[in-house]
Amino acid sequence: MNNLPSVTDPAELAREAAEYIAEHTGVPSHDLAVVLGSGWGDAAGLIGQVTAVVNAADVPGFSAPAVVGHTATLTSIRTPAGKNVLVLGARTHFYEGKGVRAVVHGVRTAAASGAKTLVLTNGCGGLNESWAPGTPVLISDHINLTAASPLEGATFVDLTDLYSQRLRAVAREVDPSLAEGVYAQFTGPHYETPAEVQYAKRIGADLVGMSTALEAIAARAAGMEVFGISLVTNLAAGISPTPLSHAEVIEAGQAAGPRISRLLADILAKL
Ligand code: 8IG
Repeated sequence: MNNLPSVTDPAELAREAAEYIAEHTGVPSHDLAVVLGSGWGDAAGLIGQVTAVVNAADVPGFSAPAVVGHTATLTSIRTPAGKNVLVLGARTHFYEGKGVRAVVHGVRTAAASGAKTLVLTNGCGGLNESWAPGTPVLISDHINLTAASPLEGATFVDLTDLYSQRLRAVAREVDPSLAEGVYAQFTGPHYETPAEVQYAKRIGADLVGMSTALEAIAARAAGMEVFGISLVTNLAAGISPTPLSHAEVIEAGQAAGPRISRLLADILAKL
């Protein structure tokens, strides 16, 4: 058995992946899909009962994880309310150079698996000094600075209210203190220069990261309702008086883990 795709059309490849997932999870259709980003990895444990775990590398169109020894998985979880959630623990980033199709394949697969709602989580840099590392922030809109699109051809998709107002309101029922902001997707993998962070601020960004926007666009094109939530793991370059360190990012994520895991599980329970 290998996962070499027999097709090149992205929609067809997503259908193949969905078929594989249905077969190997025993769940014919999923209701929701969740992409777990930096800092959100432990959240899966609180969402519900794990029905099945599949190795992402075995699913058509998914590639082996970039980090050696790190097994990326797709997990099917049943919530207490009886919804089937497909948790994508494997995100392909734009900076991996595998192309935008690879970046959004998980999202397209989720849609082909039946998911009507997509929850995108990420770890990011914050531009608002009052957002300490470890602060979760609702994404209200995005600015795509990758100079790329997941859509090919004359696919003129409207992106108004991309990050569902309705779902943000649901999240605020769980935690009324949640702030919200505009997320700018840079290509990475380098962090921004302080000048780039100032540029992002002037064009209206509150959060800077390396994911999410391209996935959200693909999700909208596939007809899904999108919910996005960022974990500010660091103040963006130049906002903080101290230089960025990867250790700081990891540490803030770990410290915030239990709180954001609870938050995400509680939000999912209401979707
Ligand atoms: I975690 O400060 C994380 N991811 N672009 N900038 C960008 N991506 C990030 C950052 C950041 N922190």
